[in-house]
Amino acid sequence: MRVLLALTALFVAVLGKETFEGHQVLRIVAKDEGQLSLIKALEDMSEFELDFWRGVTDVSTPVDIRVPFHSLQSVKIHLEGQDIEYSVMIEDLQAMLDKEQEEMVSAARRPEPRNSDSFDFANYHPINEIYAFQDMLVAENPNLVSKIVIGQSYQGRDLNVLKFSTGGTNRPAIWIDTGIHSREWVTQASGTWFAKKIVTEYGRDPALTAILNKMDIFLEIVTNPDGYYYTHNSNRMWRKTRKPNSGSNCVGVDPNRNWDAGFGGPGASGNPCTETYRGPRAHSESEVKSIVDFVKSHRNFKAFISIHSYSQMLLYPYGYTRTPVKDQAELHSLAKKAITDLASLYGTRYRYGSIINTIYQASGGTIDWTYNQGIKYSYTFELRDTGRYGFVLPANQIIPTAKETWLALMAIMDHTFKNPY
Ligand code: BHK
Ligand code: ZN
Repeated sequence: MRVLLALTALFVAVLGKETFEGHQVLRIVAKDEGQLSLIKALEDMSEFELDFWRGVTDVSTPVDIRVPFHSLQSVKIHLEGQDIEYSVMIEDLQAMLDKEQEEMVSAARRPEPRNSDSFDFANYHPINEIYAFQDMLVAENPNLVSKIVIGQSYQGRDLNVLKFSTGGTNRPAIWIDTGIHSREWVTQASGTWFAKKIVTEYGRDPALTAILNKMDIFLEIVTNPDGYYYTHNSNRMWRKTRKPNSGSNCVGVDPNRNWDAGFGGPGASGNPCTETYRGPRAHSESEVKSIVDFVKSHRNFKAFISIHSYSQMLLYPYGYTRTPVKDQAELHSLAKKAITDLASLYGTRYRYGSIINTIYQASGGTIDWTYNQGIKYSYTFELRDTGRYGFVLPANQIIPTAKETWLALMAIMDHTFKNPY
């Protein structure tokens, strides 16, 4: 074991890739409010180095926590000592990551795609391949797709947005982003598939064609490129941006707590070492500020859809306050329609509602800001699954996930098109 640990340390030092040997993902369900508080208290026990994959909602909604090998025993004893029941969702995270990596490597042995048709949508891809795909799509469809660079990430990567437009100037528009949390890999993969779907269905699918004849669609696939690069090369479980924090050795800000909507309120952390660190000030992250500036200068977004994973939910504002949005009734019934359409394909079940009522209070979130900017149809998806694989969703679920999600996106886009405001 000691030799193994030494080798692991050497491996990390040379290649800089974090391993998750012996890490488990535990699922915890609170039996009552007392247990719920005890589970919440785990968030502040930094010595365990816990990673909440699925945060605390309420009694009877599971909480999923990645527990590093070094604290597994103590965490389990801690839980048992408080009579809190848990189950092991993932036995050995590294084993799952090894399989994921193996599939990616064998997929990458195939010849490089020469055009967007031969892009391998059924596998995960590093950032350079997604960026190359985007450029191919633009080159192949110059009258429909263009690429806009809305800014640079902290580390200087382009923040690319694909614009799907059949003409006009500053048409009413729909925004879709994926991958703002870098480890949620099925989202960037689905975003890539959506891009191809839009170009293949324009002129074929009457509903999409009608939308694109009057509106533009903007799609940012790799919304957190530094984080995404880091998940491929250093730490598969990275969620935040990669900007260093002054006065701390911990890196990164949660880009879904960094927006100017209840910023600094409950449901975000002021501690740079947590996964929900809000950042030093609203819009401190270039990945966020670039979208803010783009949305403000465009002034004509009618829908804004920000895509995360996992837990199968469709959410609308607010997250920072219990005050219901003015359009709650309409957003609720449209969400119901969207998830019903989604389920029609494979029976995948989604929950839906406002963020605060459906997951938990969260301040500084993306769609709270966009809604307050006047973008009525502001939604967040949490794609597959419900925790069997979590962020490490097997690649053979990418296309099914993208296909079912597309039906929900179409429901929202179609409603937006038919209900001008
Ligand atoms: C979604 C929208 C707004 C606020 C919070 C959420 C839940 C999301 C988060 O930021 O805590 C959960 C997550 O990353 C997994 O995708
Ligand atoms: Zn997320």
